[in-house]
Parts: sequence; structure tokens; C-alpha cells
Amino acid sequence: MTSVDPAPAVLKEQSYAVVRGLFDPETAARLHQICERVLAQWRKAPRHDNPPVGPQANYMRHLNDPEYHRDHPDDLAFLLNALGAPQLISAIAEALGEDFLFFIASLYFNPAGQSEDGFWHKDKIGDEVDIAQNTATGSGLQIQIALVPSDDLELVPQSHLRDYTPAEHAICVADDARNNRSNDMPGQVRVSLQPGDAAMFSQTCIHRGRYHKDKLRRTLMLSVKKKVVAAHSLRQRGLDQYSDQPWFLLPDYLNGVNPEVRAFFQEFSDFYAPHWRAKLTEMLKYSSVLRTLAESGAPNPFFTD
Ligand SMILES: O=C(O)CCC(=O)C(=O)O
Repeated sequence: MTSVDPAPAVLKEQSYAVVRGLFDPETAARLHQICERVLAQWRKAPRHDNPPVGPQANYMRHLNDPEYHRDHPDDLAFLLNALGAPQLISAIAEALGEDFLFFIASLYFNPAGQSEDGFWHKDKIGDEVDIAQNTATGSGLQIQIALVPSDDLELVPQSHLRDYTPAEHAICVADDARNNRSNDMPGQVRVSLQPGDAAMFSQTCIHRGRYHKDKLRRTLMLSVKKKVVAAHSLRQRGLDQYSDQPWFLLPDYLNGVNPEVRAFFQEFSDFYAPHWRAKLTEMLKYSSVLRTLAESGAPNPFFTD
């Protein structure tokens, strides 16, 4: 089959790239099984409230939270081995041309409630794009790996380095974005993926997802951030809901992870660990005060003047 997919090396011009067969069908099937189990658990007992669980939910964050794998440690190692797989990391390196860190692992899925065409947008990443050495490849990348056949991702090639055209502005921004679910976006491309295929795209290109309740979607998404951008964000804003992943400090967290993959996650962990530790120290300080107060029987000073 001849392919016209943009390769990682041209992502900087095209806004996106596609790598066919990044994972073999068996690996994609096992990842699907793991993500299905985590999704069911998240629906019953979410560990993170963004986004909220509900009929319109179409993504969840932090698939690698160990609480989702408490009774399935092999699943966590399998997931981490896939998210840091050498072929994936080298495709990202080729696309970005700049040092990067792991950022988050998410799952996109079809909603249980009403069907929706997603809204066209560029991710709001503030000044992050200006911090990168190579602004043509943005601040990082989103990499979607299909676990079932999917053509739910749409994007506008070459839209990441420029302002909106008048037609794009009319859809994405004008009139309080009331047209932003339009199906008439000029130049839009629907990315069609088979299980194990990966699509990577720049956050600053115009894109959207499709969320139809009767069309099964299970797409694993790895987000990576350039190192210089991660350092800038941490200095400016500290930890956020994405980088706050203190479970990497657990001594057994990387058990079963292959040595070359371990290095990828160890770098992320070493980068944020001082901030996670500082937060733990604060929590210890306050929890010991609370415990002493409770033991003393004195009124809690939070509730008195
Ligand atoms: O694939 C999707 O459903 C949309 C993804 C998206 O909007 C994003 O990553 O910012």
C-alpha cells in the first residue's frame, strides 16, 4: 500500500505525522484490555476530577496512577513499557528535534451519553511555545495510539505556526465560538488509524476529536513536553494537575519496566521529585498538627476565630 502519511521528520512543516504499526496487534490488544479495565474502574472510583466522570466524559488522565493497577502490577509495567517503547521515543525525537520529558498518559473514549462532534481549537499553552529552542515543533507533542480502529481525530495541516485565517477564525473564535463544532473547516484531515498505529500532532495546530456514542473509541494518548518548556513552567507555576505524579517516588513503581524504558521515566521522576517531596513534607507537617489537635480534644483552630 502506498502511503501519503506525513513522516515524523516533516511534522514541523505539516503539524502532524503518522507512524503505521508502531505496536503489533497483540500489544495493541493487551493495551486495549488494560485501558478497558482502568476505564471501568475510573467510572466507579475516579482518582482525578478533571474531567469529571459522567455521560459526556470522553477522556481520562493518569492511566499510570498505580491505584488503577493495585491488583494488576503486570498491567502497569506493560503500560509503562509501551509508553516509553524505544520505537515510540525515537519517532518523537525525530519529530521534535529537541530534548523532551514524559508528561501525561490519557485515554480518549466514546461517551456513554449524547454524541458530539468536538470543538475546533488550538491548545492553550500560553507562552510555552516561545520558550522552545525550535518553535516550529512547539512546546511538546500529543501522540495518539489507536487501540481499536479510529478516525475520530481531525486536524488542519500546517496550521500550527500561523494565526487563524478568516475562515478558521469564523469557526474557532468568532461569535463566542458558537460555530466551533462546524463540519466545514477548510483543509481538515481526518486521521484514520488501525490498532497499533500512532498519530502525533503539535498542540498549536487546529484540531478536534469526534465523540459518537455508537462508535467505539479507545485511543491511548501520550503527551510529552520539551525539557526547556517543562523547566520554565515549573519555575513560573510550580506543579500542576498534570505534573503532580508523586507515585513515581514509590520504590516499586518501575518494577518490571525494561531498562531502556526506565531511563525515560526516571528522567521525568528526577526532574519533578524535589517538588513532590516538598509537597509531601508540607502534608506531613499539617497532618501531624491535625493528629495532635484531635488527640488533645482542643477545638480545631480552623473553625474558631
Ligand atoms: O482526539 C481528541 O479527541 C482531541 C484531542 C485534543 O483535543 C487534545 O489533545 O487537545
